[in-house]
Amino acid sequence: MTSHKTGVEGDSRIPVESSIEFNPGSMDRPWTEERLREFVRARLGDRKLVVVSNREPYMHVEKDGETACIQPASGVTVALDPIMKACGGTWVAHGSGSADRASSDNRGRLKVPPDNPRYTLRRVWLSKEEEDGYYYGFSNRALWPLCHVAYTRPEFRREHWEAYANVNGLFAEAVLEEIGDDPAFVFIQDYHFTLLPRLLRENAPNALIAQFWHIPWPNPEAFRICPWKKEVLGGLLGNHLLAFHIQYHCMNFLDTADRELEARLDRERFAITRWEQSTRLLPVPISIDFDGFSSRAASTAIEAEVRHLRTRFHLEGKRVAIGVDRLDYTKGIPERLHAVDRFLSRYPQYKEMFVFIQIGVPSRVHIAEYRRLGEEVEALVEEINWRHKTGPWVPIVLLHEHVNQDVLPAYYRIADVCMVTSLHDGMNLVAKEYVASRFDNRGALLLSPFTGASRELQEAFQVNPYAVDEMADTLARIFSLPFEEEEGRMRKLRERVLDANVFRWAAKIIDEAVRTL
Ligand code: GDG
Repeated sequence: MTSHKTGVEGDSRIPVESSIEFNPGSMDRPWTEERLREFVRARLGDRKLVVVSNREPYMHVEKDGETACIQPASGVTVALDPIMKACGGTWVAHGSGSADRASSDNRGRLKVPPDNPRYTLRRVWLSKEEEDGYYYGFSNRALWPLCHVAYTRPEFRREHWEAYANVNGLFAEAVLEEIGDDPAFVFIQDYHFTLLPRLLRENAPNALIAQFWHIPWPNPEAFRICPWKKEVLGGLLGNHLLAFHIQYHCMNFLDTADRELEARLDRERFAITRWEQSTRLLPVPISIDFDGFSSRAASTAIEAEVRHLRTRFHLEGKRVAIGVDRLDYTKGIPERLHAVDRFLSRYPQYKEMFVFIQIGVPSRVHIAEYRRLGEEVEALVEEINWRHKTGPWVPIVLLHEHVNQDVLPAYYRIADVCMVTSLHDGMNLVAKEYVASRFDNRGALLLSPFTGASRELQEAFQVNPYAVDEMADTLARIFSLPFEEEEGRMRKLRERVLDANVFRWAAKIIDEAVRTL
């Protein structure tokens, strides 16, 4: 469908199609849920939309004899839920909640969100052994450390690989059952499913297949140690479109394929052809529902929560820093704590005048590295608090818990600075959520240059997380920032995230996927 753009915003003579034109600059008007819905209808026509991810967007758990529905903390589900709410379709994911079976029909299906159903969730059931090998094993002990340069050694075990391959097959069966022979757009998420695209390409000739890789792709030197590198690459090349956050990851993928496979590379078009099948690579930074976040942050409920948190943590008259993360060794949490320690030693005038709140959601606790990190963080907090405490005041509050998504914006709002100190990160949504929550144009973002987000968020204070002294000095600089500079930087950051929101991200991927046909 072609459009006839007049370029006049709000002009009633513009034919309907023009509103669904994808304008990469997107400066014409913002992408919204509504605009994405129209765009998807026009671009995908009668293709079924199917999203596949490991983590489910809604999980049912048994709590005190009752069933509760929670939204797990994960960048992937946070980003995709608004899109599925806008477009409808089916989301296929691992049903991992203790009350999931009881809350779905006999094929693992249910409508979500439970209080206002907008799309179908299809749960895939895995045995403990399958979950162990596929998720805790190959995905998170091999691929996760392999792709992040955070100096944690990957572990490659044959039994993990076999479970991983088997589970990719189970997901392929579930997707094939959902789409039958119908035309479909299957949008796969992340490193848990490197073999799935090839399985679908071979068994679902009417499916258009795209995948988003949410973590970094390393350089060929790092990737070459993977014993199943050819299988992983071959599986991913089953996609029509393979998207990464930034160009650098695309280049790394091209170089890796060049090194490891017999394939034809087109560096101009960012495409790889093998066995007469082409895969396009695309850099497209993920984002958040900016308006959703911003307006929730400005709500009266959050206003009340802000007051509550200020009282609970005794924040009146103090400068406040925050960190919000899954407890993961890629997020640079010990480095951040060392920076707080150094800051208080170098700038003792902030004693009793400063609080750092770290939300550290336990994550992947069945893996020893993660348990060790949890212990390290707790010990560090104890040590630093002991060193600096005076009277009832301690500088660091560690919340070892999952904070409800409804109140998360209140935590962002109480913070003068949000510390994002990842050692390596595909994007980092916390950085964007903080910016979106500061509708008052206050606050500052301290951001690691090793995040994908650092490419876009130029007005953040970018500091190498390995340089602890610099981080400490940057905190002091932020706390003495002139009001105009603080406001100017935040205003600009908000413009950037407002413009490149998650609806634009999804539209860009769908647009480019359809163009590969
Ligand atoms: C991967 C990539 C990429 C955290 N604590 C709580 C909570 N969270 C939410 C945050 C945010 C999400 O979890 C974390 O997002 P990130 O982007 O930091 O990271 P990963 O989970 O590592 O995700 C990453 C992302 O995929 C998307 O492509 O950006 O680079 O590693 O949304 O708010 N949410 C709630 N309670 C918490 O306590 N509700």
